Amino acid sequence: MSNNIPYSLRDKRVWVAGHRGMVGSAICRQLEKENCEILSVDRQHLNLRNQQAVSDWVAAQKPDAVFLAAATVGGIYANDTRPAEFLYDNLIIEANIIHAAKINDVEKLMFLGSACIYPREASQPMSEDALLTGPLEPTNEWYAIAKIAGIKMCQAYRKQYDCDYISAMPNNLYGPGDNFDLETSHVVPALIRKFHEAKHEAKPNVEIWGTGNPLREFVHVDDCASALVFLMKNYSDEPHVNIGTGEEISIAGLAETVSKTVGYNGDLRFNTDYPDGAPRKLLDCQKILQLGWRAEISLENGLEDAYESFLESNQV
Ligand code: GFB
Repeated sequence: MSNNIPYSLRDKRVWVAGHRGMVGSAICRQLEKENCEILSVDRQHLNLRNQQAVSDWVAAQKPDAVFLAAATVGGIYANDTRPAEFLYDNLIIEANIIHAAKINDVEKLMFLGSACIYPREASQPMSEDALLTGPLEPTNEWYAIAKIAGIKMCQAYRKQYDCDYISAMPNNLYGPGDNFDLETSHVVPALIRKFHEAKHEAKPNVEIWGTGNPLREFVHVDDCASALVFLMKNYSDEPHVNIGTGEEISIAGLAETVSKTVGYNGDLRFNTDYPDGAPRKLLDCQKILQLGWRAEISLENGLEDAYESFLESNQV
């Protein structure tokens, strides 16, 4: 199975599960360059939590390849306060899609995880083999457990049934199509909205959750989609693959950068009643670099793009 590359997407029927989400829509944009047929289905027409419905849809549509980007996602607050949804939704969606792919002879499947699968105290930068070497970050362990199960399902189906299923773990994503709702969003879209509103309401300061000290590595979603399509074509093996930029920034540093992007001149006010989450999450990306892929979008350019997409969205 590990020699099944390069895998051409040309003329293939490719299902992007989760095509309305930030990552799924970026994968669709990326696939438009590949001369393949993109398949998608809205949630009103297919409930991904219903195993029979998923199997029937896959049997009828017969995709050759699948990008599994459908998930219940959210920032630190949503993860921390809705553990059952993050665990149940993600487990059932990935189990249904992976199993339906197997029984319908899908040639290749890409499962999308997250850097929060690694132990909270993993040594930095975190390489792929840090998985399952220590306890998880408590604010997102439910989501992380579901994503670890997804990686293990791909590995198990590869081992037992010889399925060509692979997994990729991008670091914190942001970009066009993000969720800008302050309760459920990740930090980048939250800060874009907060600074934008503070500028327009001439507020003297903006509240930033936590101490501002945690370090994060932000990946623009178009870089992520380019890595996912690259791996789909050029990688076929059991271990998952990290996707990052190699650059990290503190939350305070991010807040300064976003305030400049938005053009807000007031102060930052750190509210330590909110959790910091993981102290640091930098990925070791030697593996994907050696395969021949690297990120191209700088944080500054990516934030400009994300702010523009916020202004154009109906979420302003
Ligand atoms: O992006 P975020 O929610 O996710 O938060 P995580 C990153 C950091 O930004 C945390 C701080 O230290 C937050 O406390 N922060 C500051 C804010 N102000 C804000 C704000 O207004 N909104 C938000 N959301 N954060 C998530 C995981 O962790 O990362 C998920 O919960 C997933 O499972 C995702 O893996 C990529 O990086 O802390």
